[in-house]
Amino acid sequence: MKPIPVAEQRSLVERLTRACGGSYTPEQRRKYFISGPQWAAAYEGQALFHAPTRTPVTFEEVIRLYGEVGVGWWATHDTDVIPSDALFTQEQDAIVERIDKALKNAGVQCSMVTTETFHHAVFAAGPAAESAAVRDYAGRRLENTVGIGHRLGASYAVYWPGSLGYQIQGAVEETQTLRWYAEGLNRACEADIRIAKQLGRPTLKHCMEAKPFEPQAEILLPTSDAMLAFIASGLLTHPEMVGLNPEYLHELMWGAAPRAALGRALLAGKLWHFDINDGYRLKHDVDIAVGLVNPLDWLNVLVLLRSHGFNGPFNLDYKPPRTTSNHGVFGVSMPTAVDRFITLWEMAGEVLEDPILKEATEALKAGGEVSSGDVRDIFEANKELLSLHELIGHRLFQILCGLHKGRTFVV
Ligand code: 3MF
Ligand code: MG
Ligand code: MG
Repeated sequence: MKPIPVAEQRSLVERLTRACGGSYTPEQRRKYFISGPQWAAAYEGQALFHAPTRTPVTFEEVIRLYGEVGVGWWATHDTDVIPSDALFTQEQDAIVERIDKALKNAGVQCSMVTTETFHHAVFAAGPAAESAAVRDYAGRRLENTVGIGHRLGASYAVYWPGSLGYQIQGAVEETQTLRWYAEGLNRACEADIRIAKQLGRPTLKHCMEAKPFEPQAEILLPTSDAMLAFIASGLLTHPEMVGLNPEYLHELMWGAAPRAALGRALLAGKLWHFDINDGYRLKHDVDIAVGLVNPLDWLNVLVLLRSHGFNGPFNLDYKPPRTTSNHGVFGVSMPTAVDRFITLWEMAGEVLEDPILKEATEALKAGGEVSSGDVRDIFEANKELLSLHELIGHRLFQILCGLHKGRTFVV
């Protein structure tokens, strides 16, 4: 092939994207409770070792394009849209008005707001730093975000503690820092109760999000399980208002089985919000789009969630790769991520209805006919049935690859 002139590259990408087929319409996509984060669409590709590869975009553009591709909900950090210096001022109010207008124009709803307590230099020692002034500022930011959330009609607030941890061992006393962190969440919940009452709205669902490694060397609440213990620790004045926003990759990163981590959150009644993406075990937070690395694991995750009635919000917290252009973010990255999610979600429905899987699961639960309480008898009575475990794995692979619908290969 000859080199492709720049002017012809977009149409080539668009033609091949269309040729992939299997895409859903914006109307179909809107039926799923999928939210598009401001920061994912506006991410310019920068990192410690990386210069940006994309140019800045406005929130108006992001919201409009989410609406066009059929992502019906939007989420943001306070400072994704309001410069730090404009927080708490009339400029903030004017920006929030503009957001409200952009959302209405696009037919998109604000689902979630979150406070950036990790990027600004003031949070160098974390959101629950030793300095009472830093903690008070963080508390005011959390309260302010709750107010913005109510103004925009959100139902969720998310808390990723970011720098809650340390680089230098011994500099931070863990129990004290966690007490201070709880005070921040308590301020957010108490402000929420006040504001919700004034506005006659329900309170928000406050969801904690764990990440095991970055940005500190050591993290105080590294996993969703640690957060469940924190919620139940007695430090929160309103533990009933606080649940979890697990992120698929954040659990995978530390080596968890994400599905098991989600199962524990479900059992605790705290699975309220879910960041969907993909990546690799024991690596940094690569935030690859859902289903591109672990589609079979993802299918299993969605089987679990569907069978427990969880149906969102599914928040597209991934980073379009640096190799994707500005045009590609909404031309390729976002719609294909949504479409893989929908495909896997519908496939999870097929898994739950599959007669082979149903019978295999029921047979395993029925177990073998045991003639005595003797250990050898019990083992022998179940021995042949247990081959079904591997057959279940095979059947899930078949469903993932469409073989259950007659797809075959000529050999
Ligand atoms: C960091 C994250 C965050 C959180 C966000 C929500 C930038 O790895 O996943 O996204 O999801 O701060 O509170
Ligand atoms: Mg992540
Ligand atoms: Mg996240």
